Amino acid sequence: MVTGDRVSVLEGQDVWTIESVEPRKTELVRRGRGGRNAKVLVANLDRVFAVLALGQPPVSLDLIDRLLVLIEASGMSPILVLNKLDLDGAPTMASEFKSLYEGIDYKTLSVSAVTGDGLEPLRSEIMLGASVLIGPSGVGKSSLLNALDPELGLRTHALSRKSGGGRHTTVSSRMIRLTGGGLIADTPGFSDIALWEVVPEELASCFPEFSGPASMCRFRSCTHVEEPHCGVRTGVEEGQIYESRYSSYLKLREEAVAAAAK
Ligand SMILES: Nc1nc2c(ncn2[C@@H]2O[C@H](COP(=O)(O)OP(=O)(O)O)[C@@H](O)[C@H]2O)c(=O)[nH]1
Ligand SMILES: [Mg+2]
Ligand SMILES: [Zn+2]
Repeated sequence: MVTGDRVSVLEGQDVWTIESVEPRKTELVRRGRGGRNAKVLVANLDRVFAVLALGQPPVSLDLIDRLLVLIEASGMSPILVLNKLDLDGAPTMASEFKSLYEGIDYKTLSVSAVTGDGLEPLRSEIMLGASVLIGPSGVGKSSLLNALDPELGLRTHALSRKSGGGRHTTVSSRMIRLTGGGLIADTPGFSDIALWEVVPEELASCFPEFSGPASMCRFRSCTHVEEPHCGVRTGVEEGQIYESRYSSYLKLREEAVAAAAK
């Protein structure tokens, strides 16, 4: 059983007994090296937010794609949240990212936990069910939740000066009910995304916009790397697939193949 599981309980005098666990609607899975050691982190989530900061810690297309892929690998469609919109240069960056990612149908929200900018659209999404915020440490996940529901009082952590990265402050695993509505899973293990891996064979399916072009590949087992008559590579050449997405694919694929071989 994991956080988010729905169970039937038998009410006793002193102890309640779990009679059965309902089949899961969704599972958020973290896989280790080579796709092995899969671990279900949370069950029955409706939404997964991929949270990054528009600076501090620095963001890149590479990092965004990595995070989106890890979530897609569980069969869930992420919503991209770009926090720290108040920082210098952030609005320009935000609008560039937004046009790229909305171009491939990822809903993208730009927000600031500090100024409250953009929080309402985030709130309306969160109110709709059970969610989780995933992203590197220090991007402001706890700060955003506190801004949405000041009663939460989650601990936040100033960036450590040395690394520019954040530190873990979340310890136990639980579901939080927000005062305004919505459930949020608060689980350790959402920050160490460097430890998440994807199976090489499943990687292409984590890039939703590849699926149309991939149907044109000559070989059904095409890896879209160097095979002739590859629909994905044609898609890149013809501008239907962004080059940054394809290069993220190649990079992640190389890593996944190397990890699987170990
Ligand atoms: N400038 C700015 N700083 C923020 C914002 N949100 C969070 N922070 C800061 O970023 C640091 C990490 O925030 P925290 O919520 O602990 O990040 P988490 O590790 O993702 O939960 C803290 O010092 C926050 O004060 C924001 O919107 N703008
Ligand atoms: Mg936190
Ligand atoms: Zn191909």
